[in-house]
Amino acid sequence: MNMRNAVFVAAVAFIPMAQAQAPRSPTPSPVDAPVTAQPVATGLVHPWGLVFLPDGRMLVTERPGRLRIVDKDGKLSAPLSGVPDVYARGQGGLLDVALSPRFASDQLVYLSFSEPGEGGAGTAVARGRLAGNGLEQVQVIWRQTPKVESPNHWGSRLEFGQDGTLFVTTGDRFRFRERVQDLGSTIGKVVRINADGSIPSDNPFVKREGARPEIWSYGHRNLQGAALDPASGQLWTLEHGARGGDELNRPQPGRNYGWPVITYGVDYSGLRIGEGTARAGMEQPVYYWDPVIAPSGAVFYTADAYPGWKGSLFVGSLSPGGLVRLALEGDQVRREERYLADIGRVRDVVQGPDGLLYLLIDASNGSIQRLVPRR
Ligand SMILES: [Ca+2]
Repeated sequence: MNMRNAVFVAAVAFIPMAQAQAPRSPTPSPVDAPVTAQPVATGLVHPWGLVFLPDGRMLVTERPGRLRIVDKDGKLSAPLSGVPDVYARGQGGLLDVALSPRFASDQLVYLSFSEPGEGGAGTAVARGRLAGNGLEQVQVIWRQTPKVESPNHWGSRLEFGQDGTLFVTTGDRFRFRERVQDLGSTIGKVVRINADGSIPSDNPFVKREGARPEIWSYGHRNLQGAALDPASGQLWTLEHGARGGDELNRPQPGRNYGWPVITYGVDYSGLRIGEGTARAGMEQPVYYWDPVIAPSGAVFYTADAYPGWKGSLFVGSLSPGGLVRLALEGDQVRREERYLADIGRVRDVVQGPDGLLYLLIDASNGSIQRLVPRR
């Protein structure tokens, strides 16, 4: 084969690869939900993360840097003490909250937040013991590296795996997309750490020189949704794309999810990003949205309060807003439905101990809403 033919063959081989097509959301019109949204608590300032305590009270974060307890009557506590100082600018601040899988014995609360420091700021994870109206013995157990100057794209959700390790999702910090393919940074990654912040010995890059050992998967843009499938133990994530590039993924260890080399989105200016929608060695999303839904918190619904919803993956939409239900079959989306289009920016979706879904509405006067089945 002469040189000209070799170049021609390489070019032809490349073109079909670049055109692969993941399933695209059909952008269904919102339908009437078989539920009524009831406000449980109001007056929350840009609430971001929500978790139920074993006694039925809730812990909720407010992005400006406050953690509160919400009692069963919807009354907000004073801000809890012990919360780390946060970089509350742009999309940054106090973000997600999670309980230790052994909370009944260790009372540990985990927080993700935008941490200021040398070089700018970065996503970080702290944990502390809940005692009365505060957190005690608070330690930062993980920090995104490097810290950079940008108020946007922090991720970040906290999700414990069934083996007790903690997944932390991050973002590309908006102006630092070129670091997303770099395994020496934790910009644009899913991270997996032990509950004390140490590194699990079976992480995919622990033996790769120059790679951060906490990386689970890479090539992500801004992961603001994560949910563990309780049946399989598999992590599912949702990330904001640029225009037309929101994605649902099932991140596998060591895999590359493409950003910013491959994407279904285009820049907000309309300019193309990267080199197309597919490339060998880079994973396709399970599903993507164009136009986007701006996905935030997500949860697998496991109770029986609503007919037909058990096993579905629920996702909050920030824009256009509302609640998205994905009926799954194995690792595929079988059906998408949208509800509550007028409820606003849904920042988080949580299943309560009563089997009902609770939504966190992101606004300057934000709220917690409970979805009550219609009779
Ligand atoms: Ca991708």
